[in-house]
Parts: sequence; structure tokens; C-alpha cells
Amino acid sequence: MDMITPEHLIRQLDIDEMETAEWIDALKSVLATSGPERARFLLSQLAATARDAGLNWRDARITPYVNTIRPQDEPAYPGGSDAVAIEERLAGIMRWNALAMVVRANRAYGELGGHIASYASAADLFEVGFNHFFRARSGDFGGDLVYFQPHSAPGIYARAFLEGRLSEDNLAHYRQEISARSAGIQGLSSYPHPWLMPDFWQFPTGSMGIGPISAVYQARFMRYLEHRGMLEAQPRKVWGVFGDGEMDEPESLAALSLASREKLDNLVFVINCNLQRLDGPVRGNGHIVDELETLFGGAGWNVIKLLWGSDWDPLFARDTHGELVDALNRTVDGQLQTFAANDGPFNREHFFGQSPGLKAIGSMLTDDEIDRLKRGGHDLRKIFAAYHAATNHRGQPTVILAQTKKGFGMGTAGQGKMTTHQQKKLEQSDLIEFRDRFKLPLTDAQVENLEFFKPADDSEEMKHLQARRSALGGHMPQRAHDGATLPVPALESYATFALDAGMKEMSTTMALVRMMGSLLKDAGLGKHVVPIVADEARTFGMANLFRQVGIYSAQGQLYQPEDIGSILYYREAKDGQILEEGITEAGAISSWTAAATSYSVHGLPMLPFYIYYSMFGFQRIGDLIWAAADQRSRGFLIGATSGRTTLGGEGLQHQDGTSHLVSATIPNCKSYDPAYAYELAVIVDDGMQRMLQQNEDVFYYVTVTNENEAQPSMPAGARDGILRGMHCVQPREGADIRLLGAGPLLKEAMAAASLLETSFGVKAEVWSVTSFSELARDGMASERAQRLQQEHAQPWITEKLQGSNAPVIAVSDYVRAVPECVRAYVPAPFVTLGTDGFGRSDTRAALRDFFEVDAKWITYTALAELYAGKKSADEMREIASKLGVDLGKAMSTQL
Ligand SMILES: Cc1ncc(C[n+]2csc(CCOP(=O)(O)OP(=O)(O)O)c2C)c(N)n1
Repeated sequence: MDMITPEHLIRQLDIDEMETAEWIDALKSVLATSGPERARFLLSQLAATARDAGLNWRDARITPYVNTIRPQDEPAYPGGSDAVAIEERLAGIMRWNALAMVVRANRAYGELGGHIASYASAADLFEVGFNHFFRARSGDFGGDLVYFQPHSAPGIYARAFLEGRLSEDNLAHYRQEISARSAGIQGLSSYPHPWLMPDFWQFPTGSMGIGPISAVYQARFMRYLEHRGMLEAQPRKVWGVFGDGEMDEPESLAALSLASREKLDNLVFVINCNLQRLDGPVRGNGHIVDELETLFGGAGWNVIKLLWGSDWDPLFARDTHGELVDALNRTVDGQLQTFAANDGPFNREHFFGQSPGLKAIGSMLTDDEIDRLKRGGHDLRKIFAAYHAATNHRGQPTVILAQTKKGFGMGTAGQGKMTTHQQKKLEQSDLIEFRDRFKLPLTDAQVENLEFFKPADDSEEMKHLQARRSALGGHMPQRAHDGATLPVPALESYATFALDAGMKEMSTTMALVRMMGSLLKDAGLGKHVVPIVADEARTFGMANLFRQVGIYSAQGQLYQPEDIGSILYYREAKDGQILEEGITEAGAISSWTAAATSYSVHGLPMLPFYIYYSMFGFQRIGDLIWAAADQRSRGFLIGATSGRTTLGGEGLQHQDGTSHLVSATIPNCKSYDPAYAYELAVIVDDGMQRMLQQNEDVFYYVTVTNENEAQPSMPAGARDGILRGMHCVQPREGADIRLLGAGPLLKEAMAAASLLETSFGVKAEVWSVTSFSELARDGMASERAQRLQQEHAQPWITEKLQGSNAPVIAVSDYVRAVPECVRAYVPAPFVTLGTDGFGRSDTRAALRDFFEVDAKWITYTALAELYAGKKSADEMREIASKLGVDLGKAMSTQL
């Protein structure tokens, strides 16, 4: 190992210390006599002079590697030393129970996994939050919202155990949710999971990066509701505790400037800078804290460095020549980790041994004291000071960069070790060391048995813990579902134009926007509708909504829009209703999730419609949608310009042939690909009924297109079929062939039917498939019920197609795997057509020929099925040539 030795750490010498001192003294004297305002002015004048002289000097935005808050500025700790001591003991107990939970689960079943080291580093950060800052929703107060670092979940369970919310049985079933359920117990999920623990977790954070971006948009959505007068403005906070490694995820940093632009002082990030991630150091050769300081500071955040504990204060006080600060500035994170993993004598030699001045500072401490020197994120007083400053800061979001030790207290077994992240086994000696380190009143045998420890109800610790939580409004985290409903307008009140379309031409996108426009005007529901776009409102014909309901902007509109004279001018307003997010699908979906979970988070149901290019949905931000599903979101995702052949020359980057394949995998997402405006109307109505009236935790993915169609009126009795996945749009007694068309390709199926009839005398029946995935789900459930319960449960698709052996041809504008998912339930020969391969630009007609999904290809496919074994190859070639089908063409996947 290359050690950083004093030789390596050669101080950059100041070439004229006298001159430096004069400048510093001058500034100090200005500060003392004329105050900070004048000092700031002079500094900016100096900077301007440097700029004029072409020095190209820029403030590095990095402050020294010390705490931002000076000791003299720290507020008194509420409850004084007693409270600190009690809370330190509580943190020790939490750590123990969290550790016992993981090690026990692992002893019982080696495969179960779990994490100890992350929570061990975060425990104090959480404890100060739980004891002094995180306010629960209670009475009229909406409560704070906390995004917890995911793999610290065992610590949150440990606290809930002490608070009496979880039992020993729950703890004993950590990561054993299935076996727990069969024993009638609520198991504990590995990460925050609202779907699996619906009364407990509010926000899923398990997939790194999702927590940070969601927290920003959550804080923003809270402001949106307040500015629109929907939610009382209260001093609520959104807290996010995240890992320093997690900050490398692009989503973690993606919304930083939004947060400062919108002055979200209701937002506090606490970054647990234990300097390690899973495999090793986050920035072994640098300082992650400094890097984050630059990033957050540059993005306009208030940055608080919380690096060293109170026991460092006297050392800094002795550091009159700045040698200590200098050494810290230059000790890279990899080295700091090595110091964390080693003991007092090692640190004395290798850190304090770097220079005589440092040696003298180190001599103030015993080896044991050096060993126990705390990092800022383990010192309750320092943490309190940082949180206090953050919560009182106005006009900016705050980030606290809290330096901790990964595996804090895990001794030689884990603290600061490269492998500590994965550690879930500890030797008896390590456990004993842990007990002693945190002064836990456990016997050796109790330690050996990994017994959970809960102090008596009348103990100081328990009384303090309960009193603090009750002062802060109750337990956290806690997920509410109050069952509030919203009135759903009658379908006829907003969709008559679609139900009785009478062959009027319109696209399904136009139909949707028209319905939304009416819903927004509805007296009861209107203000709960949240239209969300990512810079594509005009593409989807939504510009009229700009004027109608306005675009939300925290600052209102500070300029006269260029198009002020037009009826549809670009109107921004503080109470605007549209969330126009700009080019950020990740941001827009985060807003959608905040709105789609408002029923639970704020007890205020909202109805978000996020309308986007369908290609940039599940493919681009699928994980955020998955997290929204876990969070029991309710709302509409509208995949516009959908399908692979409806856009034509508009650009292949938008051509989506897969979103329905992915959306089908999300259990609470109901996906539809309607062809007609009336189908869309029925789907929107059903969604609103289920989500707003019946409080079902489902959300809808609906694809629409911008292809104009002659829209028929809704046939009687079609509703059930539309919602279940298919209904007959062209019945034909004694049909020779059945055609299933989905979305934009239904019309190709219709055209094929008439071609078959007129040119080949073949009778074809046509069905509109609104959802292959709903048909498949129904098929799976029925098939299983039949197998397990011997029930006579027939899938909807089987019921509709049975009684005939006429071949069935299915066509959709998605890859063939989409229609293929119903194959098992089709009681006749079945062929699927779809748009596999890369998209490309051309006319719709050329694309549909290329993917072999147009009327002539459907016709040829139908005839090939009907004539199999009956017509010769030559006869089939003749038919193809008559149809204009090129049988020699390469497959769409090959080109
Ligand atoms: C998107 C994603 N990628 C990878 C992981 C796997 N993972 C879980 S924890 C972890 C390391 C986290 O390091 P850090 O954020 O520094 O937190 P620490 O445990 O050090 O506090 C990784 C890579 C994940 N959960 N999500």
C-alpha cells in the first residue's frame, strides 16, 4: 500500500507570509469596524480587479475541510447534556437492534443478506432527526416528509421497535416477508417499500438516485399546492438522507438547480458522507465532500459542511498556524478511510506524525482519545447545529454534507473496511466489542444469542424517546390512506363528442386534450387535475390550456410574453395549473408521482395526466415509473405519438414499439392502446372511477396518436369489452377469419377485412384490442383458477373467440411479443404481426409495408393461414403479387 507520509504531504509554502498576513489583517479589521456588508463589497471589488487584469481567478467554491458552523455559533442542545447522553445511548441501542436483526436473519438463512455498515454510519444523523426535527402529520399539521437512505432500513425498524410500533416477531422476520405472512406476521422489507408495508413506508428509495430527484419534486409539488391555494402553507420540510456514493447517479443531481431556482427552502438534503460506497472509496484520490460542495454550491444551494465532532474543537483552537486544517485539506478520502479503519497509535503516527506542529496537537490526546475522535456526523451537538441552521435558512434549499465512518463502531471487523458494506456476519468477539463500544447493558450470553434489547418503559431512554416523538406529533415514517374521494363527472359531461363522434375526423390525442380541457373546467374535479408536460404541450395540441389554466411558476410571470396579443399566449402564473417541466422526463415523472401520491402524502387526492412522447417513457424513465407503482400512485400516464409507424417522417427517435411490453410488467399499471376516441373516453372514465372513487391503487398507461381518423360513435354494450381488452367492431356471421387490430393499426385490419371480402370472397370479423396486457392478465388468472380451484373461469379472449376454428390474426404497432402474450388463450390458429426491429423515418405507408403490418400484409397473412396446404407456392406468389406484397423482402429486424 502506498502510504501518504509526511514527505508526500509537503505543504505548499506561502512565499511571503508577512504580505499574506497584512492582507488578512486588513480584511479582519474591515470586518470588525465596518461589518460583513462592507467586507463582501471589498472582496467583490478585488475579484473585479482581478478579472480586469485578466487573472482568470475564480473562487474555487471549496471551503477548507472543516465545519461550516463555528463552535461559538452552535445553539444550545435542547435538554442539555442529559439529553445528549440519553440520545447517544438510544443511538447505541438502535445500532445494536439493527445489527442483531441483520446478523440473525443471516445466521438463520445465509442467503438473506442485509446491511449493517450503512446504518451504523447514519444512526446519529437519523437520531437527531427523530428526536428533534422530523415532525409527523398530526392534527392540522401536514407533517414533514423524509426520504430514508434505503439500506439503512434496519435502523428505522429498530427505532419503530423501541417506539412500540413493531414487535420482536416483526424484527425476527426481516427480509422474510413471505414466511412472515404465512405465520400471520408483517415481515420487514429489505428497503423502504410502500407496496409491501403500506402503513409504514411512504417513499421507495431502494434504487439509488430516485430518492434525491423525487425529494426535490416533492418539495416543489408542496409549493405548487400551496401557491394554488389547495394546501395551507405550513413550515413543512422535505428531508432526504442519501449516500455519498448515491450522488454519482445522474438523477441525484439532476434537479439541483430547479430546487434553488424555485427557492425551495422547504428542502433539506443530508448526505451521509462515510466516504465509501459498495466496492471501495467514493473518491479515494480526492474529497467527495468538496466535490459535492462545489456542485451544490454552484447550483445555488446553501451548503453546510459537518465534518468534525466537538472533540476536534480544542485541536482546531490550538492550530494557530493552520497546520491541522492544511493536513485535513490534503488528506484524500482513501487515506481518511484508512485512518477510520485503524486505531489510535496508527493515527497518532500517520496523521499527527506528519509535522512537529501536528505532533504537538496530537499530544493533547491519549491514544484512546485519538481513536475515539468523532466525525461530525457522529456528534449529536454538531448534527443538531447543522439541522437547526438548515431548518432556519430561508430562500434556498440546504445540503448538509455530514462526514461519518462507514461501519461506525464495528471495530476491527468492519469500521472503514473496504468490505464493510456487505458485512452481515460478526464473530462473538466483534459483537462483544460492539456492546462495549456503545455501553449496551447486555450479558455475553445475550450478545451471543443476538437478543433484541428494549429498555423498560419507565427507563430514561424510553421516556425520552416517547416524549420526543409525541412532541413531534407521533411516529414516523407512517403512510396514511385516509380514503378521501373526489367527485367523478358523468362521462357525457366531458366526452359526448367522443361517444357520439359520428365519423368526425380527429386524433386520439386531440380527443384526450379536449376531454382534459373539459375536466379542468369541472366544478368539483377541475382544480385537482394536474396536466404535466416535458416541453411538448404544443406538439400535443395543448397550447390552449396555457391560457385556460396557466403554467405554474413560483415567481409568476416577470416578462411580457412575445405572444401576449394571441388568445393562447404563454401564460405563467403563481397559481398556474400546468406543470411545464422543460426537457426532463425524469423531472416530469417525479412531479407526476408527487401528484399521484398526494392522496396519501397530503390527504388531498389529485389527478395527474403526464403527456409525453411514449418512446421517452418506460424506456427512458422506467425505473422511476416502477418506483411510482411501488408508491401506489394514482393517475394517468399518456404515451403520445405512440407506436412505431404512426409518426412517419417526424423522426425515428420517437418511434416506440416497446412501451406496452414494459408497462405490462408493472402489476398495478393498467395499459391501454385505444383506437377510437370513445374507447379512450371509457378508459378515462373507468380510471377516474377506480382511482378517485373506489380508491384502488392502480394507475393507467394509455397510448394516443396524432393520426387523424374518422371516429365512429360508440356501439351499444361496448364498455365492458373496451375495459377488459377487446370488443367486436365489425361482427361477421360465419367469419372465415378473425382480425384483431390494436390502436392505430385497427384501421389497417378494417381495410384488410374489406380487401379480403371484395377481392377474395373471404368473410372477416374485426375486433378492436384495447389492451393485450389486460387480456393476458385475465387469461393467466382464469387459467390458474381453473387449475387450482377447478373453477370454470374462462378468459375473456377465449370466450369471445370460441365456437369457431377460423384463424385469428393479431396486429399491433408494437413488437410481436405484445400480441404474443395472449397466444395461450386463443382457441384457434393464431398469427401475430408487429413492428420488431429498429424504427426508421419514412411515410406511414412505407413504414407499415416495411414492418409488414399494413392492410395488404394482414390480408396476405390471413390468406396464407386459410390456404395453408390448399394452395401451391405459385398460387400464393400470385396472390402476393396481386396484393403488392414483396415475399422476398428481408425481415424488419435484419435491416
Ligand atoms: C440504481 C442502483 N444501483 C446500485 C444499487 C446497489 N447498491 C446498494 S447500496 C450501494 C452502495 C451505496 O453507497 P452509498 O450511497 O455511498 O451509501 P453507504 O452505504 O455508503 O452509506 C449500491 C451500489 C442500488 N441500490 N441502486
